[in-house]
Amino acid sequence: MNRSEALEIVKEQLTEHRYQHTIGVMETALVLAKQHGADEKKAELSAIFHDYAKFRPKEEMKQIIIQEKMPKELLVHNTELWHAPVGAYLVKKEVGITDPDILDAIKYHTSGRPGMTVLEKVIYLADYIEPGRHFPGVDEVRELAKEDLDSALIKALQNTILFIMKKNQPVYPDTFHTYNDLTTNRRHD
Ligand code: DGI
Ligand code: FE
Ligand code: FE
Repeated sequence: MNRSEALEIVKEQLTEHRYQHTIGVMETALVLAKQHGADEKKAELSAIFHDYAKFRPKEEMKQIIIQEKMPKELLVHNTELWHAPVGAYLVKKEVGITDPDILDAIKYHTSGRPGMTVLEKVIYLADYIEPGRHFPGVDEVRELAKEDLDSALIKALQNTILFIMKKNQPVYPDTFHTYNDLTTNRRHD
């Protein structure tokens, strides 16, 4: 599937604002993929479809999580987490993308997971630092991402965890596990 076919499909699923975010993620993911040695074609398609399920009704997403035996843990956490695994499922089912690397990059783009691939890191970070993002700490992560994906990811996860905790919300275990995985591995470098 080429870029314009993919963009045409995803545009139908998104608001104009979210579509512009998707273009930003695509462009950023291509730069990061080139810099850090991820497959550029896979990075492009993963970025284009990463928020495919963002606007699905919550009830539809909940049913998919239950039917497809996704982690039950998802149901007790912020519903914002759901569009990532549900997106991977729907992109396979409705769009016909079967590449497991692309589907995993979509599936883990919100929480991360321990042992993330370079492609998964590229998509997570591109989502966080694309030019349309303006929040405290984003410039620091933009700078780190030019040098080292893991340092950038650790900072992004720290910011996310602190942000969630300041709102007194529960932190999804995979978000913590990703942070712990990256910080623990570093000690053995
Ligand atoms: O879909 P996007 O807005 O582009 O970005 P995203 O997929 O990273 O989703 C961000 C949202 O997910 C944001 O509202 C914070 C929320 N989130 C991410 N990780 C966690 C989380 N919410 C909770 N409660 N726990 C998490 O670990
Ligand atoms: Fe998202
Ligand atoms: Fe996004």
